[in-house]
Amino acid sequence: APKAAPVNKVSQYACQRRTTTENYNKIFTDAFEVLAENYEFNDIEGRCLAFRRAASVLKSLPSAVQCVEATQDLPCLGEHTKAVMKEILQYGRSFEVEKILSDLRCQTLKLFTSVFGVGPKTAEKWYRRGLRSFSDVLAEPSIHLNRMQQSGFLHYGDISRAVSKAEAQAVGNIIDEAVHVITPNAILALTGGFRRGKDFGHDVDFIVTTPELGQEESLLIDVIDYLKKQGLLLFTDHQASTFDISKLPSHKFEAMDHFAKCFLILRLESSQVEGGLQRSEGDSRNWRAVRVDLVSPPMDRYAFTQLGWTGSRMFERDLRRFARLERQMLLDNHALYDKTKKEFLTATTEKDIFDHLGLEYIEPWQRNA
Ligand code: 8DG
Ligand code: MN
Ligand code: MN
Repeated sequence: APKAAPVNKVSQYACQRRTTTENYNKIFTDAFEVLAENYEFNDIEGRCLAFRRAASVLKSLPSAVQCVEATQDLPCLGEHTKAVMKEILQYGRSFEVEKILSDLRCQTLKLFTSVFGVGPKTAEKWYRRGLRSFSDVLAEPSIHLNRMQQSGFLHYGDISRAVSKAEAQAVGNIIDEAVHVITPNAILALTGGFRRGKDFGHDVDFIVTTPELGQEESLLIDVIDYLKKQGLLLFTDHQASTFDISKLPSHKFEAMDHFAKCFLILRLESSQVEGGLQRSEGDSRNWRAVRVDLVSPPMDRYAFTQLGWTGSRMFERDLRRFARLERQMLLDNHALYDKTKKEFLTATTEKDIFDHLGLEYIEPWQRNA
């Protein structure tokens, strides 16, 4: 009898899978995302994560799943996810997903959380007060919008439209100039979704730092000042560094880091973008608002920050989970700690971190888990 082909088992960890932006199973993963978000709105974290994990596994496959039997050897796919897939394979759609999409509460929470600065908690609060639309919210005198939310509403149209690669490139040029006028030898690197090779993003993410330790401390403030003077800043939220190396390893190796960072809304002129801005019909403005995130770690933390900010969120989550469960190590955006040896492991490149973890190197464009 012919020998069975060696089975290349798909890992349950996203950091052991190569996931490009090419998704052959979008009909399934879009449905899973609707279900996951619905569980998130209803505070059922376990099920939310289960559907996000299932979607992530399907995204890593080299072709479309044609029948449920083909998912037999895949990890992270439970009864519920398989039932949804079966429905989609049979009818081209999932009735459970359609029910959620037609649900007023879900629609409203989705609408409210699409505003910059509005999270699920605020959205829920507004919904409970009987508010159903932006005009409801804006007309309600008892509601106080914070600065971020005010900007979110003010620039809603622009911010909710995806940022193109050409626009991200133009933003990069602006940040590059600002950073290097202030510190000629500063280091600027693209991170986030655009580093993973995505064609569109909800924002543009950068790491900025200096070769000399400590010099990075004032860098972001100076960059913000410089951009402000040029009239390019529509919104700024600067968070000073709370990073304290002596407090590592922290008990909660959390998703958020303690480096200096800023969340910006930048004014991007059409003339700065190669090929100009993509405008919707009837819009004659020659500029658009773009969300930009900058993070500024000390140089000796660069590799950890780059690995942490490149994403995707599922890739990050599983890197940490893998480190903890398979290697007894703690990983976050600041450091990698070996609990067995009771020591920190140093890294100057992302590759160093993969090596410490005993993982094959995964390129940024293969981290779209
Ligand atoms: P997108 O913007 O194209 O939608 O995708 P993305 O680039 O992958 O998402 P993102 O929301 O911009 O986040 C990029 C990475 O930044 C993500 O892996 C999580 C990471 N990140 C941290 N800390 C923080 C933080 O404090 N705030 C934010 N906004 N992101 C952070 O590691
Ligand atoms: Mn991003
Ligand atoms: Mn971001």
